[in-house]
Amino acid sequence: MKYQYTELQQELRQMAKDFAIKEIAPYFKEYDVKGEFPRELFEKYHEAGYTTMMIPEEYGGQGLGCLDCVLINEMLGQYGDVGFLASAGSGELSMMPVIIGGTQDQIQRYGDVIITGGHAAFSLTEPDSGSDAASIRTTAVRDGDYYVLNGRKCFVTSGGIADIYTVLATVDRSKGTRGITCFMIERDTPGLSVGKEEDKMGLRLSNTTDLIFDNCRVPAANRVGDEGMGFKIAMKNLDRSRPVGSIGAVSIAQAAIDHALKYAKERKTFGKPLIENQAIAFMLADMQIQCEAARNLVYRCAENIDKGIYDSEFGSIVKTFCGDMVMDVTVNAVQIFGGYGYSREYPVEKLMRDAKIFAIFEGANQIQRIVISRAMMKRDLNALKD
Ligand code: COS
Repeated sequence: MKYQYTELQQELRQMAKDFAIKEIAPYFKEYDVKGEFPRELFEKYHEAGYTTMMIPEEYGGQGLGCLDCVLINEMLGQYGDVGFLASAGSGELSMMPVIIGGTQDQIQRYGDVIITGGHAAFSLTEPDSGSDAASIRTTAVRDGDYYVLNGRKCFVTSGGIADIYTVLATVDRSKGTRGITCFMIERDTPGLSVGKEEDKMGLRLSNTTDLIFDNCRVPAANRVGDEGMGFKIAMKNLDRSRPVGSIGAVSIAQAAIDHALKYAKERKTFGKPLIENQAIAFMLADMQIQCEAARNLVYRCAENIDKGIYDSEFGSIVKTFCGDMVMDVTVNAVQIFGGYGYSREYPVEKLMRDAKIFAIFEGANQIQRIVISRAMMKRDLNALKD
């Protein structure tokens, strides 16, 4: 049976859909071409309350559960733009590591930035270290009441617009993941500067930049958790954010299916609508099967998180399935549109460009398969008979 939404969930989804159609949809073509984050739209988005959904009420947020956030984001992405959401939602996602590992004071300070309409960015990846997080080179050296950071980060979502950053650096490279330490760093900290902005294939409404740390002096009071705890904080954060990250893939896929279905019903070939060709009808059916399966995986993962169940293996399964699914679905949507699918005049080429990143960011799908297969290796198979 398909997921049965409660009345409140339906209401939240309808509001998000209306907002996306009225406020986000009119912008995305222009900003996709420009490759720019639409700041004026963000103000409306913030006023509508979409930047503080996950922040606990005691810090001024709305304290919504993971599933509610997923259901809302699904509509905002499907009828709006997932690239815009990546940057617009970066604030509360970047705050999560501080909620996981920080002090009350740090959470409050970070929350104040987001609640007043500021931006935040999470920064782990470096030019020579993406999936292999243990090899990061940005160093943090203790100097009295400060840490001095040196290094370069890349692919930082909202890097160019953030007012505050969550940054992972190593206090001891020889310790691998056990040297990685988390800091919260204000934008105006001397020694921190924004590097080049990426000109990306997709998610072009999101802002993505390098960050440069040149003897950047960060107060020791901004260290989140103990020295060496940064990797665990980052991994726990991923365990909690997988559904919110993955629902974007479902939004893009469903949008592509809806456009392809409409086109297949309207476009006539050999005297009949495209959809009356079984080859096309079955393609659409397969696309919907994949998308519906992904949607249910994401919902289940979100429900687990709301119950306090954080399962890395399942999170990686969800992330991988969604990332692979959205590429298959959008490629097939372009195929159904034929030559028009390859044209910028029609919506599916943008959706296909937006789709690719889901198998790359937040840990490439190959890395997720390491996490899944490692968990499988640990399974007790004693009950099996030879
Ligand atoms: N929650 C809490 N702790 C976790 C964790 C999780 N989900 N995953 C790993 N850890 C802990 C491990 O328990 C281990 O702790 P100890 O040092 O106390 O033993 C530590 O973190 C290191 O983990 P692990 O031994 O798995 O490290 P590896 O270097 O072998 O990890 C992979 C290899 C690639 C699997 C790991 O680096 C990983 O999961 N990378 C994901 C990369 C990623 O998603 N990047 C995108 C980041 S968002 S931009």
